[in-house]
Amino acid sequence: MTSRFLFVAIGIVVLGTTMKVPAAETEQKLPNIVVIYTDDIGYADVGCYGAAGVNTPHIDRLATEGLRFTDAHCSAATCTPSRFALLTGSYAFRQKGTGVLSGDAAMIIRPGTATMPSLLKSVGYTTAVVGKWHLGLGNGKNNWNGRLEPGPEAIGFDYHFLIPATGDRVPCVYVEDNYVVGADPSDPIYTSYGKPIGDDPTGKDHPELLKQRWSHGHNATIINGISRIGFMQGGNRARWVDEEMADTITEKAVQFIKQHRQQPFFLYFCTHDIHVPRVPHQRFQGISSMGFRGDAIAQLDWCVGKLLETLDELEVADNTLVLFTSDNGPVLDDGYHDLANERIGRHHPAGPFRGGKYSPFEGGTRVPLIVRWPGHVPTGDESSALVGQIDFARSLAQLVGADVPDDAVRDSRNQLDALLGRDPVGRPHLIHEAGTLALRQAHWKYIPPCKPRDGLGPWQPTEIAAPGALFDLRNDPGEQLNLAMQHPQQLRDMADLLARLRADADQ
Ligand code: NG6
Ligand code: CA
Repeated sequence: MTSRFLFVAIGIVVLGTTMKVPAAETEQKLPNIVVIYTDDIGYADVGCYGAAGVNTPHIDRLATEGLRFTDAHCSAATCTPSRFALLTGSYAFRQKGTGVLSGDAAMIIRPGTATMPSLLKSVGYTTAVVGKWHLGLGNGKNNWNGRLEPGPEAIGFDYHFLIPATGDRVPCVYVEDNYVVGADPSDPIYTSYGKPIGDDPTGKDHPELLKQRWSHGHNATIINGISRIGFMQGGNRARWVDEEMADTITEKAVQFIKQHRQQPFFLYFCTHDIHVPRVPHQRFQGISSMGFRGDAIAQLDWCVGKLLETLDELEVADNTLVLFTSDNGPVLDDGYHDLANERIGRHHPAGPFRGGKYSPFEGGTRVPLIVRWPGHVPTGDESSALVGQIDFARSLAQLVGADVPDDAVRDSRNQLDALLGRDPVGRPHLIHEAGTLALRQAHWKYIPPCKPRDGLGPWQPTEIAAPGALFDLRNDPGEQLNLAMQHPQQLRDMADLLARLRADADQ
């Protein structure tokens, strides 16, 4: 079935078939796959989705050469559960402890779990993750001075170069193939998310030492003039410089592509941009009209440009499927005074949608998704299919002919036709996780009674009262008009469906 699909629909040839094909065709390889996973990029934060105040020529180029989705979603409105769902094909709410993790958390994807990288690896891909991880490392009692295990290698990645958690959480060091880069036995690294440790000044006690002040949280150890969440001691030579982070991870990603140009490769490239602290390289500071948040978008675009340039130079762009998307919706003040609110101007990070990061409204999970694969995906086109990152794992497994074990990627569906622009409808329903669970079904949106985050921060308390909210996104993309009273049956049906999906019952 899988090989037939490959022959008929795509026309690439799987090695090992007995069919007679011309020599040139047998040399064709499975496509390389590059997932560019951005952090906190909202629906309209890039040019081809309507950004004002910053230019993103390279991301726009992807859209010109590929397919741009207008109803694509990450699985959650924060990072850790979205990344968990992307890699495992299982909704994160099914496993306890999959909320936003601290920097010293144990790895939450169990070693040996079938994941997007392990499925690709099973058919011969060389796999790498470069950039933000935020899925925990080791067993939770980490010795940052020794081997950190288990890590990404336990779930199918051949190579890793990581920002272990987030830019705003200690330890502020890179981890490459299970070891802290630049670790020095004479200056051992310790972290604490409880009691203060070490002699480094904190943002709480020494705000005068800060180059970017904290607004909420983020007042512990100062590293590179910025105070973080959590305390860190030692590792002075290993500490990253925020301004160099985009260059560092892009260089590692480029190296990986260059080294593996002859094999099919899978690169999961997770940018730090545009998460806080937003401290772009000096060459990007002031490039946008929106302060460091806009400048970080320009820096992100540069990273994308570097990867595309590398694929072009190596002449592998035509045989590379690129997916560009984000882990959750946008946020302005996420804990530092970086003028994100003050300089926003005419820019609407979530476009026409309500809410953003942390929110069950559409702005929380509706994110850019651009798919480019020359010759296989329409160019310069748009799709309004309802698609979710939850489906990437099974869809990509289908694309490459990987066998998916029975109990693996349980919430992931084969949506390859939608992702490649052949099916304009996509999923019948999709869950959003944002503290509460919300449900999309075609153009309907149901949010159960809850106290949701609304807006882009700072947030005001708000409440969705019983029996919950029902919106018709066809006429009301901004989720302003609650139709719970007009369509009680639709609301009840969706509440029931959500309960069944949550219980993983047939639907
Ligand atoms: C929050 C942090 C926020 C950000 C977020 C995780 C505070 C006050 N806020 O707890 O700054 O780090 O966690 O973001 O500490 S995410 O994109 O990785 O999910
Ligand atoms: Ca994020």
